[in-house]
Amino acid sequence: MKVFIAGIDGYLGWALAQYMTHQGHDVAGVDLLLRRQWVAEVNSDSAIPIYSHGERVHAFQQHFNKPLDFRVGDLCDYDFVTKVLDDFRPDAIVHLGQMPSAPYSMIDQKHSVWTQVNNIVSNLNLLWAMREVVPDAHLVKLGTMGEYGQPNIDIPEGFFEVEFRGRKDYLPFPRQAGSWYHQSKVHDSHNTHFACKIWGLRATDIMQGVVFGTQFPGLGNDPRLRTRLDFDQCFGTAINRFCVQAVVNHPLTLFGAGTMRRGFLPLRDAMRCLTLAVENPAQKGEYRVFNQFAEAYSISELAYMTQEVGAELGLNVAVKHYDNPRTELEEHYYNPDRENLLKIGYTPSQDVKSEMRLMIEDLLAHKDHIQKYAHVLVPDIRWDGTRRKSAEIAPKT
Ligand code: NAD
Ligand code: USQ
Repeated sequence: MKVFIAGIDGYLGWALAQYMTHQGHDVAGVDLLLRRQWVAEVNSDSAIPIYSHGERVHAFQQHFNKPLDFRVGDLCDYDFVTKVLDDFRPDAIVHLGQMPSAPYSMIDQKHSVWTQVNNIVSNLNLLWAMREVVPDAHLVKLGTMGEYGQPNIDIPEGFFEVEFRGRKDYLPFPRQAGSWYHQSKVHDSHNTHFACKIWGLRATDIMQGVVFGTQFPGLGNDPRLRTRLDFDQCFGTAINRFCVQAVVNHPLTLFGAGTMRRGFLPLRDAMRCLTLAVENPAQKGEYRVFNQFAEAYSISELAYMTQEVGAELGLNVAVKHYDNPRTELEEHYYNPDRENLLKIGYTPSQDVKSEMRLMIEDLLAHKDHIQKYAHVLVPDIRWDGTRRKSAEIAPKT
């Protein structure tokens, strides 16, 4: 199939371009290389060195023996979006090209507004461009499990049956997102659902959990093909940060009690799930929702797993609690479904520790590089709009 990847230079996008090519698909994509700028703005760098746009394209061609149409441009520029879709005429569009960080969106007014404009406009542009240029293509849109928030009931996949005052309906499950970033994804879900209804587009909205890891099938040995791995307070996600912290002998930073629960999945599973979604498209006019994660864990369970894996590799890893810079429930119920992907062939990876081990082994080679940025490991962006570095606190007994 012809698969267009919006956000092809990112953590998931650069991996997906290779994974899908390895699976026999024909890939093209666009990116404005913004992730590189955001990470520099928060005074950090990818733990695994990444190469320039030109070097990536060249390495891809050498490794897969076919050229890659990877254009640098803005998804918020409608003429650019319609032109690339018209040139490539994809069967599927995987939309990863948005600003993905909750803390970055919470920095101040400017960052929250920018996040919502960038994310909502890029998605709306893709919806309009699909209608105009490729109305039969299938949109696989990256949303987030965080759209649902932390409700005190089970979380279905997008919709649920409601009975109210004696009448029943099948309605979108309430969204109660926990950051301006997560809110942007809620708005996208509504817009995408509406576009399917009025224009007969087909879309799969992926409520993805937190992704971790460095490895995926199809990745060759060429360092130019490695995907990025961030560890700063904005662009590093929990397990990735913990593995980096283990490598540089920094205490693992559990926020608050560390009892918050989330769905997690290794990078290799994210690649498999997105490919399954592409290969099993929604019907014309259908808007469907997939919850995408392997297993749910508490953050402290993951920190202690990282500690165990670190010990097996000879690392002395401490786990410490820091006052939580976020406004979030720490003790909460969490029981989301994830049946839709299982029905089309997804077998979730269960072995988080093996994945952590592979990641730590990959990261050890870059220990000196990471060490230079150790100052970014303790957060100071707070949900109340102020900046103050989190202090170490005693664990709850
Ligand atoms: P990423 O920041 O590495 O990738 C996003 C890419 O999109 C970046 O390379 C960025 O430069 C590009 N981009 C952003 N705005 C653009 C614009 N206007 N025009 C062109 N390019 C633009 O993020 P990621 O971790 O690869 O995540 C990809 C998607 O998956 C995001 O939508 C994110 O919200 C979602 N997601 C990620 C995770 C995770 O744990 N990584 C979990 C759930 C959902
Ligand atoms: N946390 C810690 N210590 C850390 C980092 C995080 O305790 O050093 C805690 C946070 O307080 C939070 C949880 O771990 O409770 C997850 O935080 P995270 O930074 O790993 O993930 P999050 O901010 O939720 O965002 C990430 C991606 C985002 C995606 C989301 C999926 O950055 O793009 O949408 O995961 S989900 O969490 O399911 O919404």
